[in-house]
Amino acid sequence: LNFLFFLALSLHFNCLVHSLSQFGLSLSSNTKRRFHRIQHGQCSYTFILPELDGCQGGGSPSQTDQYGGSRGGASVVQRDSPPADGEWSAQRLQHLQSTMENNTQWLQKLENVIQKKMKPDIANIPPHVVHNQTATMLEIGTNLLTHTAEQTRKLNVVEAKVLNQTSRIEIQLLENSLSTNKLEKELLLQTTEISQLRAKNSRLESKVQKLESQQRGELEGMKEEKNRLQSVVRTQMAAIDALERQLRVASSNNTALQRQQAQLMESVHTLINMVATTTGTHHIFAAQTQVWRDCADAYKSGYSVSGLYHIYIGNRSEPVQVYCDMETAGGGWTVFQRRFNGSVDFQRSWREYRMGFGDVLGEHWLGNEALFLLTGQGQYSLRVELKDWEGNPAHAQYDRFTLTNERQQYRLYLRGYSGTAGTQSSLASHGTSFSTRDQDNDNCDHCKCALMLTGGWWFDACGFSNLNGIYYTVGHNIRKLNGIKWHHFRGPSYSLRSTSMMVRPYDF
Ligand SMILES: *[C@@H]1O[C@H](CO)[C@@H](O)[C@H](O)[C@H]1NC(C)=O
Ligand SMILES: *[C@@H]1O[C@H](CO)[C@@H](O)[C@H](O)[C@H]1NC(C)=O
Ligand SMILES: *[C@@H]1O[C@H](CO)[C@@H](O)[C@H](O)[C@H]1NC(C)=O
Ligand SMILES: *[C@@H]1O[C@H](CO)[C@@H](O)[C@H](O)[C@H]1NC(C)=O
Ligand SMILES: *[C@@H]1O[C@H](CO)[C@@H](O)[C@H](O)[C@H]1NC(C)=O
Ligand SMILES: CC(=O)N[C@H]1CO[C@H](CO)[C@@H](O)[C@@H]1O
Repeated sequence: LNFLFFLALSLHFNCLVHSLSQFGLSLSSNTKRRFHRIQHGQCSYTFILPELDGCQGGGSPSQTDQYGGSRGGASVVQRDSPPADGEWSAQRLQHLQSTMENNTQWLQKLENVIQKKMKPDIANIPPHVVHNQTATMLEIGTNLLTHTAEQTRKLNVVEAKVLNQTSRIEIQLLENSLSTNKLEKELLLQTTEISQLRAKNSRLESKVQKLESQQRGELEGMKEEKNRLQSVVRTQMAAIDALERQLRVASSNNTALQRQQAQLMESVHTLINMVATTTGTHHIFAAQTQVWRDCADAYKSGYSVSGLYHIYIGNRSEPVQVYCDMETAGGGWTVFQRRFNGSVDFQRSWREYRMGFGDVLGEHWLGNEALFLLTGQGQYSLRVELKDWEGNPAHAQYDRFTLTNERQQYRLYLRGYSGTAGTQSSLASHGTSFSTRDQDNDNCDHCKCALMLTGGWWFDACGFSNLNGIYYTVGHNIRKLNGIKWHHFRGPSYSLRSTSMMVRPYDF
């Protein structure tokens, strides 16, 4: 029975297929056929369905097995990740949808056909067979529905994937736009910065220009100032020239005056002498009976008080007044120079230094001629006594003192220096001539030491000493090159307070 039923069913279904082709649902020759077999009790139902190209993507591996068909190529949708191309996905989706629609249509058509076919058969077939057939049909329908649901679910999955992809793309787009925005913002920021920098730059430029103009102005001002100063200097130079001219005139006038003064002094001296001889004024030692050649003679005669003495030099009949120092270093010294308060002017001529000047009891110069005659009487020693403004005494002593005559410019020779006024002599010892402002014998080619350093002295271009310089009082005595100088005692520019120069026989 079963076998028969199976045959019947097969027949039915063969008729069904045949009918389908009659309804225009025949499958094309190149369309593959799919066998769908259902086992229901002892019967098996085989459905032959056309496999649609569009369905290829809809199946899962399990479904493929179920259909029992061989499939060529793996489905793109079956991949874990959806394809990157959104457009492609959309097309695919559309395709699937149309396939689904086709399937549904198919089903509906199938149902209609079955219903139509069944109705006339139902009368011939026993009711249980119809029931059973109906059940089977239902089961088939359920199965188909399940497939449809499965496909729909897969479609949903694909859709979700596509949506996810789309959203991802959207997110990316958003991100892109965000980064674009960021870039734009940065660009804007940089643009503003650049503009700020430009503004700064222009401000700086203007500043620099201002500074430049200022400096130009200052430079011009300085130039004007320089011109003004130059003109001032020019006028001052002119003034200095004028002053120099005046000074020259004045100095010539001065020398004239000095000459007059010297003449006057001489006449005064002669007057004093005349008065002294005519009035018969006598000195305290006028009563002396012995004839002394020098102070040493007087000392040896028992006179040991310093003061004024008359001595007879070189067999002369007329006595010479001298100051005798009877105390210093054993006494017996004939003084030929003394200074202690600046009361006597030592700016004198050759003639005056030859004859002597000053007050024998005060400041004076005995005279070169008298000194020459005196020291020509034998071998003499020289002693120089010095005192500075701080009260320090010092002395220089020379064993031998020799002076030549006037023709040889009263040349000085010294030997045997000792003393406290320096470790070496400040007075040249090798034959230095005497110079005054009007007789230049100073060994200096282009200078006049007597004019520069003042007084008369044994200048040696110009040497380390000049005890006949200008007398400077205390407080004015330093940094004076033309003062009373003894270099090796107080340096080159210190003017001393007091001096005396004296001679005594070497064998005293
Ligand atoms: C759906 O069916 C029509 C005819 O009924 C056919 O032309 C079309 O190609 C089918 N679509 C797919 C995706 O199979
Ligand atoms: C989208 O895909 C990513 C990675 O492929 C996954 O982590 C995420 O859960 C998915 N989102 C949805 C809504 O499916
Ligand atoms: C001295 O100066 C006066 C004017 O003070 C002048 O007349 C005279 O010529 C001058 N004498 C000499 C020598 O330069
Ligand atoms: C001084 O006179 C005496 C005798 O009157 C004589 O012997 C002596 O040589 C003279 N001395 C000089 C330096 O002239
Ligand atoms: C210098 O000394 C002399 C002699 O002691 C004296 O006559 C004279 O007045 C003094 N001169 C001065 C300026 O002190
Ligand atoms: C194959 C099958 O289920 N056949 C059943 C069809 O219906 C009759 C009666 O209703 C049953 O007896 C059969 O078993």
